[in-house]
Amino acid sequence: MLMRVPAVLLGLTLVAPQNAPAPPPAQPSFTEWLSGVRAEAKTRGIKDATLDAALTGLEPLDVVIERDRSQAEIVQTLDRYLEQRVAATVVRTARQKRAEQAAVLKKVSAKYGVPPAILIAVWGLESNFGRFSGVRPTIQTLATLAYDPRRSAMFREELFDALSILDSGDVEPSAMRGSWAGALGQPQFMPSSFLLYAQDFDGDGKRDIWSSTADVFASIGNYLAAKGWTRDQTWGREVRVPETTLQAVAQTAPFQTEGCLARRQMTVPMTVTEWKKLGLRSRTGGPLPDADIPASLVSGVKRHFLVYPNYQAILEYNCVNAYALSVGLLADATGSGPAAATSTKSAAASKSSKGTKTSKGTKKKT
Ligand SMILES: [Ca+2]
Repeated sequence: MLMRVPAVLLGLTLVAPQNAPAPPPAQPSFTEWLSGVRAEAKTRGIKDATLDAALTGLEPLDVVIERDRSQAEIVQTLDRYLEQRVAATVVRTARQKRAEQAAVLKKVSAKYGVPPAILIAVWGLESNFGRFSGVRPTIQTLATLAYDPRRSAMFREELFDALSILDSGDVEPSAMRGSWAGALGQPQFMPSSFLLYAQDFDGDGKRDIWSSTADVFASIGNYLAAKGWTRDQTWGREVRVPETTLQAVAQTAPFQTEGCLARRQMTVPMTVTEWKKLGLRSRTGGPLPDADIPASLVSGVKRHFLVYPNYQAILEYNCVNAYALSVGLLADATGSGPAAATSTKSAAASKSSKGTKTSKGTKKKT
């Protein structure tokens, strides 16, 4: 439990060493705290009936805090992570799901400009293709995290947003489930993202990212489009960085200094043509095309990638290079969507994965 009993009540004397940090302010009981949340939710216009259904009898969920405090750090190398996330079995499932969902993917892709294979890849990585979208009751999870003082302000806002979602009738309280961190449904949207980006694509009046595949794909597509995904451009490509070019690369293209960690782990952008002049090659060792698309270099241990503006939209989904590269590579292996035409006319077709024969026609690659 999170209740703190002041030492004085226990008859103890605390001798604070000099410069000791001030003791944390007394924490109200969960019940007291929750009544404050309820009062504020009312002033934000959330209906009594919604608050009754969502908050009555609510108790904190200790496992959420335990899990939150023991988040494992990623110690895997980028290369190893990609190997696992884009394993042959995952690719097989992605292709199968893409075929099964072809009709709705085509419609969603036409509306939002995000290729079917990218939608499938994000879906696959977020929820194992809809098989797992989290079983934690969201209101209870968010209330627990908001009551915990560490990131209280952020989770309190998410809790109000989750109550707003219930208020809008998109989902019943018992069905509003997600991750231990409060991410909802198959796209794993935080409630604030749900309110901004979730879509009712099947037209039943509910934004159902828990069980409507159409709504799930449209919500992912809408999110990426809103974050700057540009139709008919791809995300990037794997490249070869010959050892003889490493010094020139380091001198010419320093790491970025702003943004989330993933952005500081990539170089400043240069055009593909400039990278070509520095000596970078395609994944298979061939020449890079001439293209003026801006590209940053992201490097693992042995694998290297040039990432384009659309990659930045994937990072907005989850700002981790291992994640965003997994999305791109899984999408490539799944098969391209609508012809990924780009600013280049040179069709230096270097397939980034063997056996991607699902695409029709000639694909121009950047
Ligand atoms: Ca719907």
